Amino acid sequence: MRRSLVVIAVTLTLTFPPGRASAQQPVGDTAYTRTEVKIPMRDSVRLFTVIVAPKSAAALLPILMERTPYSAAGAAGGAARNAPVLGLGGYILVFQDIRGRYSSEGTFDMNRAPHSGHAGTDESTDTYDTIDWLVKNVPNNNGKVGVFGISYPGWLTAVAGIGAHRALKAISPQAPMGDAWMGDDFFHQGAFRQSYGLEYSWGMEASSDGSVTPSPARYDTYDWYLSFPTLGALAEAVGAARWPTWRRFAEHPAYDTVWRAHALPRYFTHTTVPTLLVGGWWDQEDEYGPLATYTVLEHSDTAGLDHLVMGPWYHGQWFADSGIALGNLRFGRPTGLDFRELQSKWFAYWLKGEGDGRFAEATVFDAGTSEWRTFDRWPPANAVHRHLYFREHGALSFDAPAATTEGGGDDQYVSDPAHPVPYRPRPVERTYSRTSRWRRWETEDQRFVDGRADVLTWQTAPLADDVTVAGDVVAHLYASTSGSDADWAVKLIDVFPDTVPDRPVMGGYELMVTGDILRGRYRTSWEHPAPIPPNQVEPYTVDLHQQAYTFPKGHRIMVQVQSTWFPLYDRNPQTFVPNIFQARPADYQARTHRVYRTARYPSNVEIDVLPVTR
Ligand code: PG9
Repeated sequence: MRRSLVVIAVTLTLTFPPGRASAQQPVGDTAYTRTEVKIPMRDSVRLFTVIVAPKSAAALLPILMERTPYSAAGAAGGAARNAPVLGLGGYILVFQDIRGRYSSEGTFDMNRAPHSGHAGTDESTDTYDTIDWLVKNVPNNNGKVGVFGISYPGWLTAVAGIGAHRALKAISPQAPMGDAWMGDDFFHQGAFRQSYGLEYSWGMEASSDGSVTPSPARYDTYDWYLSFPTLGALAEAVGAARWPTWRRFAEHPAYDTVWRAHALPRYFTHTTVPTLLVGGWWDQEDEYGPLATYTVLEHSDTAGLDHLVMGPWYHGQWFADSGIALGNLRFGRPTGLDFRELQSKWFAYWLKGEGDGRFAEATVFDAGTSEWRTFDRWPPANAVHRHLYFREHGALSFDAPAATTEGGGDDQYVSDPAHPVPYRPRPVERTYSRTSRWRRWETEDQRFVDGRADVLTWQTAPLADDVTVAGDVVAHLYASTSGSDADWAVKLIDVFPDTVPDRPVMGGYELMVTGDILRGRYRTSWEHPAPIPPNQVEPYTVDLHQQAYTFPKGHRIMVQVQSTWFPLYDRNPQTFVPNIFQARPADYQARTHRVYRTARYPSNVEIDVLPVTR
């Protein structure tokens, strides 16, 4: 991929967070015309649509569409100016407000489940009806349509591929929310994403035009969330019970039919049109979605129409900036521009017939070596499973514990809901505020929690050779609690050498390569939570998703385990109650947690590793 030094700020699609988009902006380029229409759907509901078309074109042009809950007018505002910079010039660009948002009619339903709308409509049928209208009514179109978008628009892009119109020739779902309970915006493996879930649904549903800005009453929202003794008290203080999405959280805390009905990888299972899935390794909102969706589609993709791109990015960074850095990380090349070049070729091939159509099956960025890697299968066929075992005296090793274990058989800590571990260095600014460090939190130096008695750490000696992870990462814990419920957050960390001469700030840096959390009550069933028997060792599987990352020679690999990640995740009361949204103050108790590291209970993190080639 060609290297370019251009750094741009792009507004073509990134109008989230909700409430930021302006009502109507000029196209900004006299070479384009802007037309606003209301397109009727099959149930007569009309959707507001903006068409931005080049004024003169030598040939008929394809249509590239984004559907959005964040204001089509706002997204169209910078379109003509930005499309050429994104490699998306030479298309008729279309932006549409989905039902119930901004200037469209109908009612909004967060991630509407298939066929659950008025008269059996859903976002797939709305996309179909829109495409049908566009190819018949927009002058000078060549009859080929592509759909793309990031995040909510990414999910809308994926569902465009269900029952697709025959004019739809290519889609690129980027950071699509795949499963809001299992691993994306609202819950992770059952743990509720309190600050994100509350602030997002507040912004989306306290007003339909995004005019209400969520406003936790303290700059450091860690203090603000902690001031509420329970989730119920928090909801009552802000009137959250009025917001349909909050009610979905509170009334469906487990993975029941409601969440399953909204889970993209459960109903988008077959490729109907060429699909380019895109995601970020440090996407703080929707990393799970692109990976889980790709995995499911691949099962039946005999024609080789699905492709995956994973870069070293925060949520949407590949469109928002050059992608040369994220927080303290430097990637040595403009990875966002690299991606846009690939995307440009993808759409040009499928919609204009340009190029040879040869795309790598998977294109993933390895931030440990600062290079793109391509694979003809993902995870790679030659990756082998290895286990990093927790050992005595804080050691981490590829060698399993022996039958007799020195230093006792476990490490323990007291997890106290009254003093939860911050998920990022304080102050924890409001998620989408101007000064917020939300986007970079997953790359923060984890030394900010070193020394806390409620964070356990194991690490290897400096590595004698590179260790390249490519594929799945899964933690297998054997643990007990003195209570009857507990959360288990596991982080896989790259510890840089003490001194990094060319970048002193990285000396000893503890980079979370990947990490996630499991709510213990769901250890045997996502749908039917069960109390944890106190003081009994139980196995827990914590999915840490996937990565492509080389731990370089001389670095150490570290694993940390903790039971709070606040206020992003709500506090587990650590006393089993049927529904944590209804827990009482007295249910929140400090408990002793033990993580075992014996031959019988060999807690470990399993990684897919590539053979060393040099
Ligand atoms: N992460 C946001 C979102 C996607 C889908 C549903 C709810 C929230 C977004 O950035 O659009």
